[in-house]
Formats: sequence, structure tokens, C-alpha cells
Amino acid sequence: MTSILGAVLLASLPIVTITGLLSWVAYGPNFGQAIPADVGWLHLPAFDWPARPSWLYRLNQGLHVGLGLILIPWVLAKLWSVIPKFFQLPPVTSIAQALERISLFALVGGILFEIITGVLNIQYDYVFGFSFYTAHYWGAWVFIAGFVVHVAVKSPTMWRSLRSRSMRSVLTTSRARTVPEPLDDTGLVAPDPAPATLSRRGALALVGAGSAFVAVLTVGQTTGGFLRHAALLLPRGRSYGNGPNDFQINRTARAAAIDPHQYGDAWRLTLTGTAGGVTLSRAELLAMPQHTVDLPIACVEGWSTVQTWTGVRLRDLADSAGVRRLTSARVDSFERFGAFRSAQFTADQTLHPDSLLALQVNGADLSPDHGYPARIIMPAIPGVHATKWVSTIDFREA
Ligand SMILES: Nc1nc2c(c(=O)[nH]1)N[C@H]1C(S)=C(S)[C@@H](COP(=O)(O)O)O[C@H]1N2
Ligand SMILES: [Mo]
Repeated sequence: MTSILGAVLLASLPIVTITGLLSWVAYGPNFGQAIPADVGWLHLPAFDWPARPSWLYRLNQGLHVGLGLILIPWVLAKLWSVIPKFFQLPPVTSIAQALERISLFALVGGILFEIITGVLNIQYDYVFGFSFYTAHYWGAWVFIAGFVVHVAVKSPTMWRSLRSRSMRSVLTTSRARTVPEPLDDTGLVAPDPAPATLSRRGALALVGAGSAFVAVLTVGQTTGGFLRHAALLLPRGRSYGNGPNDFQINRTARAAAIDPHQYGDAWRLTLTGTAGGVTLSRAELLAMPQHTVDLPIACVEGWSTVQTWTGVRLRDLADSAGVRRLTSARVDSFERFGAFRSAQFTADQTLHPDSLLALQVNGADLSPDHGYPARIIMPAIPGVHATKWVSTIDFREA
């Protein structure tokens, strides 16, 4: 039983881990905007996050959060199946065994910490007294260390026991015919077991059903439609707009303390480049060539939504600012507080033909909650960088 649960986690947890680390890269460590900013040598090899395909971050984060959530029943079942190991007495008998127990502590402590901080972060608005990102990042490395040691130490046992009987026979044995494991040296078999209350296939079905139930409670935040109402485990973005603006809102204009005076007729977009500055009103932006693209907003918290955006290409704005050999762009919002009021992009991201300063969505003006008068929309980026309520764009040149 432990080996089956272990095999499921061995195949899936690396995906959750790697997508998590990739998400850190997507935030743009080269611009110092990944969190935590300074991780020493504990990071994936540095590379620029690509500007295509457009669904890249949506897939990455959908896997990270979605798979992370549906694996929770498997993790709990795995811990349950090895419970005697946690209460072993005496706790330490040799140096090798002490090392194994330290690695177990990193493994179990690490994964529980990641589950708890991850789940709390998608449920509540930044409940921690510390940075969620920083804690979740370092917790991941504690888990990774424990995981690597555990796999090295335990995989021979896992393969041996998986080969010791056929999965088919496990799945066809009813509760009445379920017999205890023969005593062995793994320390997991009860010496004097009570009669079975559940078959092994029943236990697997229970965990599988728990996992499927979690899936039903989450997928709606990506698929939308009817399942949206069932997405109780991904409640962020529970506010919605009206008509064409009817899609998730994490941070409303009110929550961001946006004052209507800031986006009235007096609003101007300031573009800065090497040659100086340019200011444009919303009417002047609307008079420029408009482009329409279908692009997702994909939040780090796992929810995502594809909408139809219309606005001015960032490359056209760079032209207006007189910038020809763009190296990067920095966008700022007129939002006064908040950790996500600016973002920086590579030349590749900025010059992509689908990268827009969006003025409209689904054929209507952006609502104040969705970033009126203008927001960034770009393929493949994490939602956090789809800056709303834009006030300035600084185009940088070689
Ligand atoms: N100015 C500003 N833009 C912002 C944010 C913000 O807090 N301030 N939140 C970002 C985040 S985290 C996401 S996922 C996307 C979508 O958030 P929304 O649902 O609040 O529009 O907008 C981004 N743009
Ligand atoms: Mo987000």
C-alpha cells in the first residue's frame, strides 16, 4: 500500500516542485522582481522567461496549484500508511538511521509546510506575518532535500514490493478476502493486526475519490462556466464584474484605494525613453492602431481566464517614445500602495505583437476594477505582471 502511494507521489510531486521553481523564474529574477529576490545558488539555471506560447504560465501554474491540491489526499494517505514509523522507539539507533530520520523530518515537515502555506495563500489575502513567497520558496528546498534522500533510500524497497504482487490481484480482492501483510523488516506491518475494515482497493478508491472531489472544487476557476460555482477551494477572484467585464477580480479598485480622480479625463499615460518623455491621453491612445488578442490572465494562485483584449501594441508605444533598440520596459501603476504596482519585461516580451496596453475588454471599456483606463496584457506572463491602472511606461535602450 505504501509503495503504491509512494509511486503515485514519486511520479507527480516532481511536477509540482519544478513548476513551482519555474514560477519563480517567470517572475523575472533578472529584474530583481522574483520573490525572494536573493536566493544564492539555490535556483534553477537562470534564463529569460519566454514570450510564447501564450498559455505557458497558465499551464505552469495550473499544474502547480491544481496538481498540488489534488495530491493532498495522496500525501495524507501516504503519511497514514507509515504512521508507526513516526512513533518508533527508541527514535535513533545508529548514525545512518539518524540521518534517515532527519531526512524524514525535512520530507514530512517540508511537504506539510508547503501544503499549509500554499492552501492558506489561495484562501486568504496575505494572512502571514512573513512573506508567503519567501517561506514557500525555502520550504520547497527543505522538502526537495528530504525527497531526494528519501527516494534514494526507499526506492529499492518500493520497486521490490510493487513487483511482489500484481496490481490486478490487489484490485480484485474484496474486504472479506483481505489478509494482513506478512511480517517483514520494514517496520510497517502490525504484529497483531485486527481484521480488515477496508480492502486495499477500497482504500485506494477512497483516496482517488477524495482527490477527484478536490478537483471538482478547483477546476472551475480555470474552466469558468457552471463549474465556477463549485470552485470553493480557489475562492480568490470571487468578485466579478458585469457584462463584458464579467470575469475574476482579485484586487478591486476599492481594495487598491484607487480614487476616481486618478482615472478621470485628466489621466495621462507617460512614456519615457532615451529621447525624453511623451504624454498621451486616452483619446490619443484610442486614435492609434488598435489590436485585438485573446489572452489569458493566469494568477500565481492557480486561477486563470482567457478574455478578448483590445488596445495599443507596446512596440508601437516604444516607437512613439523614439526607442529603436529596446532592451527592457518598466511599467508603473498610479496605484499608491501594494506590492504589485509595477512590473518589468524583457525586449522579447515587450515586442511580441500580442503584447498590449489594453484599453478595452470583450468590446467594452475596461471597468475600473479591471484596470481602467489601461492595463498591461501580454502572452505567457504571470498574472501579477498584468499591471492595472497604468500611468507610465519606461522603455530602456541598449
Ligand atoms: N496595479 C495593479 N495591477 C495588478 C495587481 C495589483 O495588485 N495592482 N494585481 C495583479 C495580479 S496578482 C493579477 S493575478 C492580475 C489579475 O488580477 P485582477 O483579478 O485583480 O485583475 O492583475 C495584476 N495587476
Ligand atoms: Mo495574481
